[in-house]
Amino acid sequence: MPDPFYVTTPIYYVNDVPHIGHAYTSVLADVLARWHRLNGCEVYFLTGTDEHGQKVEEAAAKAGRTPQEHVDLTSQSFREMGKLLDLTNDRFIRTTDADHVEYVQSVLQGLWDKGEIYKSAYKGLYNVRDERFYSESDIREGRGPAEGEPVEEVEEINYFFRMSAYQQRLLDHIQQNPDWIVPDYRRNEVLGFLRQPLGDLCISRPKWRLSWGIELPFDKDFVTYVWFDALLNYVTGPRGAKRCDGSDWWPASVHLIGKDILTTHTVYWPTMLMGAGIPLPRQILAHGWWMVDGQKMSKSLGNVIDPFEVARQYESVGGAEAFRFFLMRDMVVGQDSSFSEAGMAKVVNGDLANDVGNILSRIRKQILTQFEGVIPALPRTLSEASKALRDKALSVLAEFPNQMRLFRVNVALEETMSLARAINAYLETTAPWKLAKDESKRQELSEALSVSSEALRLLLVLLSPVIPKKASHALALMGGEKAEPGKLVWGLLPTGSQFQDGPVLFPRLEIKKPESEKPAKPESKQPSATTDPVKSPFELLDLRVARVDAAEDHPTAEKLLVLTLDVGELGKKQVCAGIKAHFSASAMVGRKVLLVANLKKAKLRGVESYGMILAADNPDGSVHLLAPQGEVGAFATVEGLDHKPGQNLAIEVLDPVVLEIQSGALAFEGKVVTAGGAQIGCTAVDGSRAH
Ligand code: ME8
Repeated sequence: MPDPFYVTTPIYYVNDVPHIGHAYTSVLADVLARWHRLNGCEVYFLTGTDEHGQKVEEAAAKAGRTPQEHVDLTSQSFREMGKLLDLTNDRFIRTTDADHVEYVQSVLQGLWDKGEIYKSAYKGLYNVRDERFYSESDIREGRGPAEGEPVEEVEEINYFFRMSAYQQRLLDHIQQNPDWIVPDYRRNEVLGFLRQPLGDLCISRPKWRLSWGIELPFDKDFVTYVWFDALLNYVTGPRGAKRCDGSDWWPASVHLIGKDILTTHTVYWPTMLMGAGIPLPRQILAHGWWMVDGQKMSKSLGNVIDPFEVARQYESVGGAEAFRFFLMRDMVVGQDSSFSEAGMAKVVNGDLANDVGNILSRIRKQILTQFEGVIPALPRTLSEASKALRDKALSVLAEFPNQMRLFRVNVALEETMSLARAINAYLETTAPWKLAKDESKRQELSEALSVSSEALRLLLVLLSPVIPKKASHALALMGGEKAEPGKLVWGLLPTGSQFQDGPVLFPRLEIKKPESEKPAKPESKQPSATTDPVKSPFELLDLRVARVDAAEDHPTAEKLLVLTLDVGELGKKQVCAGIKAHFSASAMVGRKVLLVANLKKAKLRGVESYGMILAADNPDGSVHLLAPQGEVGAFATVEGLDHKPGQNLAIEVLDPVVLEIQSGALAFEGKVVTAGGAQIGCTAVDGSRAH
């Protein structure tokens, strides 16, 4: 029996409305929960709302309600977000829930009885938005560091938890458990913080200043500091539930948080638990920040992304499911990411419609017309092409869990999409639509459709934690298949399953562009080799959409992959690419890349290379390949340039050509580059250089 899995999200402040940031953490937790259930684990998933504190009290007064009426109303929108995003949480905890109030008081009483809490005078700079005291050095022009809201000087008698006593134990814990805080740069941040002496934690507020909180059990004139109350939700949450073997759910397997609340979770929380004699959570994952078109989200900029609005806007392509997929696919877990309509369109049209949707409709059509809907049985012996696809599926099945264990959902999805591309490449190679025209090729046709159906089934099961409804709908069409434990094994598609006809499950998003932005028709820009002077060195380049047919490690060079590319009318080309540190050979197969096709032949550590594929360097050090959507062989153009590609160019020809990522796509001198009428997408952040 695999280990049980208990995952939490932060509990969200009810004075805010749900936005993309809350949606992201919640969906990430849901995807991990679903993935573990799919593996047969027992799972507990907790989310909820943080309802005490000064700003709630103030907002309620402003709205003319009691604080309780106010939070009853405002917490509702987070519950609604949960329904919208199809979260499978076991409990939605509210810090006003009676069992939580009672538990917080019992922990406080225990700490008081043990002498872990003392009373003292306190003077400090308090920020209501963050519900925290800040030191002088954190303050800029009288404003707090997080949201820039004003701080006020506060002096009062309060209760303190002896946090400083646990500094060394905490340091030791972090040093002895290198994976306790992930990613490692967040761990280093915490270790840096702990190099300074740690103070004690003020854990009370006098009632004359704030009454909306949990009363201290040993002094009725005070309420509990909101963070002390909120953090304990993680223990209260599953107290009423037990694991199958009767044991408690605590400690949590992982707390998912944004990088904004790293200190509270990695310093306040563990020391509180140490003081109370409660075991620590097993891991804390701090993810990055969602921005919008490269800017910080803020009410004043009016760019806050509302999940309800996104779901409405993208309803025709799956609404909330498309949003879930985008969130998981786009954000490199740990790094910041930017929401944009272009980004949504790219994953919806590229990954879902072009890749997954295409496979489903191609296979379904052939099975319905050629085999009356009955999926043919897998043959005992497989052709070389079928074996290669099966092996690709097996390698993705092996790699996916590794990535999920490291919480790299985006990498796991990249692996999954490489399987999708491999299935499409297999379908193009075996061409069942051609085999269907030849009676003597029934055996081959049957093999192509059964092998691709089985790979599609596995692809859908792998996608099911992220797009549960779409995946289960598609699986249901494949003869009532299900995404459930035990299904991630090659060869389980039952013989004789009946493929159903049904609606288009992964439709394309129609993007209406103003006339002036429409890319020039590709036919009018076909390359014409000539010796005329060029306006720009870009005009000399022969940039082509190519698809990776095969990929392997270079025999001796550590950093190189050797790719075999299909470049349409230019035929097949072998290219060495220095991307091995970022992409495995198997993840490259089936992928479309942008190739500089007219470079001089080069020999790289003994292997010939006929060109170079382009990639962008993200500022965080990650490398992002350009991902053209145009057809294989399409020539890349820029409006206004007169393309006259040369031949056998020296690589230095690229030096003066500044290619940049803008709005998620390749641009040259501010103008969008297109190939086959489509932009050339890239997941690197805007401003990244491509070369
Ligand atoms: O901090 N990008 O609540 P909160 C990514 N109540 N994630 C974001 C984000 C963004 N732009 N904005 C918010 C609190 N988040 C406390 C937590 S827990 C015991 C108490 C997500 O409503 C992210 O997970 O401000 C972040 O940590 C959380 O929402 C903060 O939510």
